[in-house]
Amino acid sequence: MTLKKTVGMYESFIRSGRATRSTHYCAGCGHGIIHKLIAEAMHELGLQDRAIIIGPIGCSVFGYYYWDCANLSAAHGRAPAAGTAVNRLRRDAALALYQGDGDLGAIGFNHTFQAASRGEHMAVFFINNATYGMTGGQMAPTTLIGDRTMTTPYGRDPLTDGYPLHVCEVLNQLKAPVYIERVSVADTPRIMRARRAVRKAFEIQRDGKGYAFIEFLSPCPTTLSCDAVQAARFCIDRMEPEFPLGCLRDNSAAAVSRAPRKKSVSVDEFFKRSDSGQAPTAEVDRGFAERHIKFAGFGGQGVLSLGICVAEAARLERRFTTWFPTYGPEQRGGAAACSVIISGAQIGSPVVDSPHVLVCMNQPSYERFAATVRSGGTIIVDSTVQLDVKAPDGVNVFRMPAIDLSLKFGCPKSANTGMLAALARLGVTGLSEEHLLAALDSSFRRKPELMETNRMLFREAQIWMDKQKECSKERLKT
Ligand SMILES: Cc1ncc(C[n+]2csc(CCOP(=O)(O)OP(=O)(O)O)c2C)c(N)n1
Repeated sequence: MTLKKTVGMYESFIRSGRATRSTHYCAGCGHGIIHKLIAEAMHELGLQDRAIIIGPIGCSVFGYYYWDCANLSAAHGRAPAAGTAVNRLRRDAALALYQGDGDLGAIGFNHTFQAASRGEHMAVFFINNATYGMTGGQMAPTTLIGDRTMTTPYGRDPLTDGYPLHVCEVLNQLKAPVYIERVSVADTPRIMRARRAVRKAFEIQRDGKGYAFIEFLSPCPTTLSCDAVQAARFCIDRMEPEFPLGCLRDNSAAAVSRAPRKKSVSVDEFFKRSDSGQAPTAEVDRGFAERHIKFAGFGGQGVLSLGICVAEAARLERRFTTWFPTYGPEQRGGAAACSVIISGAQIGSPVVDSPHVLVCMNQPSYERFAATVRSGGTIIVDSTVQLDVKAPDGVNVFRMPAIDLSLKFGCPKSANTGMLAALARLGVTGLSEEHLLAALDSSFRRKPELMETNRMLFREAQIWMDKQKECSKERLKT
């Protein structure tokens, strides 16, 4: 007998931390066989460079040790969500999801159902071993009636535990799926049938034809507390009557390939076409001290657009920047906040927990965020806010009559421009006034009639600040 070298898998599984050819699976487990079938199909169809496999949470969470292609790990049951994102971004990808029955049939079932209903372009490999393998053998949605598990010690009772979930049959109610088949890896003839199914699912991805779903009946000797042969017999004798093998649907011949995406536009080209006409490429500048800024207030006060404006100024200045909004469910009047990071290097996370600068437009946001500002940082707060909460030691608090000024200008929605002026005058963003003003103008490019008023308000706010400085100098003299 000639043993063929496995293709589509890494030569050595060094991602596991050891140079080994053995997987982490138990002897007799179906995962290893299914891994090989997937690797082989991907390789033989020439899809390795286009393949992206999204792994599950479960025994096969380490699939990325083995498959020699792009791999992603998603949270428990969320492979369809991650896959949907990939689908939107990479039409050329041959996308495959690999999920267990706990992952897909329980915590992630709605994701699966909706992705199937949308006809996402993905091959879904669903490993039904009738148990939660990784966590030690709890009842899965596919556990058979009467079977004892960690969570059904007296056997699965339909009265209390419901009936086994037939995922293929449920998905077969939907319009969009192109191909649905249930196979088994319990013996060689079944594995050969499974092999053909995996190949077909990948062909559908290669040809951009849509959603393909394969369920594998797969032995788990460890949770069954039996040997490999008995576990395989369990699949044939016990699982198959409940989950009959066969193809439920194959529309692959008639399915239409999706059109290739129009040639994508380069980032430079994209920004050349954008209104500002400025090339966006950020420049690495290790000497630039990264700034974390939080803007907070009520929805409708313009805190989110103020954040965008500062991020836009950072972009114009060729800094790396992120803008990250958070707001309540209300359209207007609820709490709104956003975080902006300005950096001289790539930014890992847009989350700002302890800002250098906090801009507060209302009382609740001051009470909520004042204590989070770093020592040496700055709080710019509207003068209407009562400073009941003490700011941390070493934090400068600057009160700005932004709302008053905006009312004076008959432009109550422009209080955020007063805050922008304060940011510019205090020099806490590390950005030039020129770019902050250019960003302000650009935020009104669709309402040019407001540009001039906001520029005037910006200047007036700065004059007010300069006067404050003069007053405090006078006070020092006397
Ligand atoms: C959000 C979340 N809930 C629960 C867990 C614990 N957990 C890890 S694997 C698993 C079940 C996996 O079972 P299955 O999908 O059937 O895969 P198998 O291990 O049998 O291959 C669970 C519940 C988790 N990691 N994350």
